[in-house]
Amino acid sequence: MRNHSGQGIGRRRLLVGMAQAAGLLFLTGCDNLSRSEWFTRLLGKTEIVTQRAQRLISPKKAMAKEFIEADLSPVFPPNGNRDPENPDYQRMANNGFADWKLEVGGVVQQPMTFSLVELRDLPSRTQITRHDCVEGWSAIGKWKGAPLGQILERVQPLPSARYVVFHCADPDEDGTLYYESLDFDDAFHPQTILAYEMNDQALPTAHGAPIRLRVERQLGYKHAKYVMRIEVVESFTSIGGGKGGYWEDQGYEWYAGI
Ligand SMILES: Nc1nc2c(c(=O)[nH]1)N[C@H]1C(S)=C(S)[C@@H](COP(=O)(O)O)O[C@H]1N2
Ligand SMILES: [Mo]
Repeated sequence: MRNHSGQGIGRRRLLVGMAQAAGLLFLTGCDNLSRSEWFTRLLGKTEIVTQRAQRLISPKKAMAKEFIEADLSPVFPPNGNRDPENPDYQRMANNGFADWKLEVGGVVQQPMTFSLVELRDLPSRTQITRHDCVEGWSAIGKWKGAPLGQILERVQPLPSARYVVFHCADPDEDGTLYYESLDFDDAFHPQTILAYEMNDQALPTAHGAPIRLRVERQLGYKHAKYVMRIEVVESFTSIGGGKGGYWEDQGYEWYAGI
């Protein structure tokens, strides 16, 4: 389905062909619709089609726009949890995260842990990008961190692995912990980093200390803060509410493309 070789035949034809291949053509009752009306409806039908269509429109490794220092927002508001109500987290934070360790495991050949010092010693990437929250605000910030791809390469996902799940420290009022997930396209994307600096400072508590995910082609809620553990999985149906993320379990789309 993710075939990018057909670009010469025109986007719509490619998309329609794709929908036909997915067996969706007869589900839509589209006889009286023009192709574009029909396709707009189809896009609304199922998220998986939206996701695939988006992947065709923006090729796999398309980069999110990057900005310059002069574009940095004077104020970058924190959102969601700003200080996890979690005794273990508070203890580690009070100790400057000296004994914090990121666990990376799951369906991998070589589970590993990384201290903050070890993460900082890995090759890093710095990027100035715009964060878009689903609530309707945006802000431009500068992020430095370790590309997630190289960490995954070290733990060696097994062939059955399909998603990467981020388990966070912050519970909601019911004690449910925040979590998120990505597929391997986004996990290995060059702009997907585990950020430990924001605007040239150690990542502030409100923005996810000690590390938070940046996944620049998707909306704010995908950018998990307070990441404690990374789990490579075949499926996320048995994690949390089964939809691949804290907000997804409450109805948000799993693929939050901008
Ligand atoms: N662990 C965790 N990650 C989270 C959230 C949260 O509440 N907890 N909120 C999400 C939402 S909706 C947004 S817009 C961004 C906000 O990032 P910021 O606080 O750096 O602005 O974090 C995302 N990641
Ligand atoms: Mo958000």
